[in-house]
Amino acid sequence: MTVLRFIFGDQLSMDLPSLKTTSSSDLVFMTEVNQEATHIKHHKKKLVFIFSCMRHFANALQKKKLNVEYSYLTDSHNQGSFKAECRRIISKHNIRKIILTEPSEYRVLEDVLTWETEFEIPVEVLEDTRFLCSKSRFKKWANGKKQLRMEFFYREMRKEYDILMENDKPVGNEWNFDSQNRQSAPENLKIPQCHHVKEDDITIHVKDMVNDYFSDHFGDTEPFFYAVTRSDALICLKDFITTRLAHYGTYQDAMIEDEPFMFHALISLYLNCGLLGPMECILAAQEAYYQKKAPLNSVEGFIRQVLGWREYIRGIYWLKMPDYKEENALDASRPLPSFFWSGETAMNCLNVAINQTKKNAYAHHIQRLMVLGNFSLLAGLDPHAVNEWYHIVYADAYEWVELPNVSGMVLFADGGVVASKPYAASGSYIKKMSNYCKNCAYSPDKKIGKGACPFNYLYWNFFLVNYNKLKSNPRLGMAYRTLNGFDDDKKLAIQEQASEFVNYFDKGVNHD
Ligand code: FAD
Ligand code: DLZ
Ligand code: SF4
Repeated sequence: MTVLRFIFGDQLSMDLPSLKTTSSSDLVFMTEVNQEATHIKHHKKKLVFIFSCMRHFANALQKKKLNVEYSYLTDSHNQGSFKAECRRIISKHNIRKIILTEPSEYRVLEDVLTWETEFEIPVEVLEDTRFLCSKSRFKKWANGKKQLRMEFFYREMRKEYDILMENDKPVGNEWNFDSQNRQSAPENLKIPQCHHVKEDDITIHVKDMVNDYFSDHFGDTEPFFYAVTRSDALICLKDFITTRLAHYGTYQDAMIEDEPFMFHALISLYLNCGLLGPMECILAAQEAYYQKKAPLNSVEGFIRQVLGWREYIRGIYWLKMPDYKEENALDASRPLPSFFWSGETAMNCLNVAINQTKKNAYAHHIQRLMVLGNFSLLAGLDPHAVNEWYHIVYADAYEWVELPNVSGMVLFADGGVVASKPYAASGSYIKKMSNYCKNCAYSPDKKIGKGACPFNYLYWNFFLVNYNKLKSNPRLGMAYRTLNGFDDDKKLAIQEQASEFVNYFDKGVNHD
């Protein structure tokens, strides 16, 4: 009996459950499909990354003497979707059973669950053990809780995996050192360049293909220096641990115009496609702490992201889907401004973040949250449009991780499942945490009138627009007390300038 082991493009791990127990008569199948590349028009660099990783992984499987069939996007027989490709392979090889690891995305899982009936052969869907918290474990944690705060989930994970623990106590007697992780960057701060991997012939070939077939997609393919194999991804992880982790915590929230990666790890794209596993990243950081190579605020900060946030976000996705995708608690409906694609805006912080995104298919967390996300929240952008944009533009974006970050953490579209209040901030925050404002046409110190930073009046306008929905949120008491102190003329001026500003970009015109 020939068993088909179907591997998706974000399942590139040798320890994948569906690869274990593979026998020599089994067929391992991977396919590049047009539907995945175009159901949303992924960033060109993301496509190069995924297809190149897939091809390298297929080669690595073949080196292990597995029987691999790989379907290229340009093959004339390629049917263009997972299901159609599966049907083709079943009849070609007389397949009697399919084994796969559960897909990471709800849409794909729904599709897979129709295969057994459709193909009339057994389809065994295995749990994805590459995550540290199973769906059922998360459900158990969430069960009966009024609030699903990441911090408490994270503490359980620390205990469960015995990470940064001394007996029953957290190392350093605190669970969280975030208060030490909010410094802005001093001038002349030296930031080591992250490791650049030299592209090989496979990547060069894929790049040509992507430029030919997906030329109308957003983003640049050059320069390409991301790892596309596990061995190179491990070198990138080691490079982060030895050169940037020590300062990771302190400057976690800082932004510098010409430094797209700061002290960040640049590993999410590898974690999310399977080249790296979360526990090896956590253990490498923990080891750096015990070897006195990095301080606790950095190591704990990093581990919180991987063991806490990443697992929590995935848990929320599977707990709340499919309804989560439709949520829009603030009834936001404004279309995405065209400058999200062109990068052409006089707002320097957005200009920098969008242009770096276009070049690298990457922006670091605080750019995603406090610049791009904050703007999307304050301007009342439609959650569907914002989610699609984030899903398209980042090399690490898959719906399971993008959606709760955007609808939950950024837009408050879930009404407070992920965040206890909207992460709204005025221009002062961006001024404090970055050097963007120095090169901006607007002034962060000007609250209203010509030349005022749009974040300033959009901020108060946001609280006015959402008055009835947010005024009772206990964490917004201070904001509403201040707003209530504004006289009517001031409120009107804020609303008028905010509406004039958004009308400009609604019409596709840049405000100046
Ligand atoms: P670091 O800052 O060095 O963090 C280390 C690791 O922690 C990351 O690689 C990532 O695996 C994990 N991590 C940190 N924060 C989060 C988080 N909030 N959710 C999940 N994992 C986290 N991350 C994605 O992997 N894919 C996405 O599509 C994505 N979309 C985002 C959208 C928005 C609006 C926001 C605010 C955040 C998003 N994030 C996403 C989370 C985070 O911004 C990225 O994981 C991070 O910027 C990746 O860069 P890094 O590897 O240098 O991360
Ligand atoms: C993101 C992506 C893209 C662009 N292309 C493919 C592909 O051609 N073949 C493939 O197996 N996977 C691809 N992926 C990753 C999938 O979208 C991802 O595995 C599913 O969404 C998981 O549910
Ligand atoms: Fe952004 Fe306002 Fe600063 Fe300009 S002044 S960079 S728009 S925060």
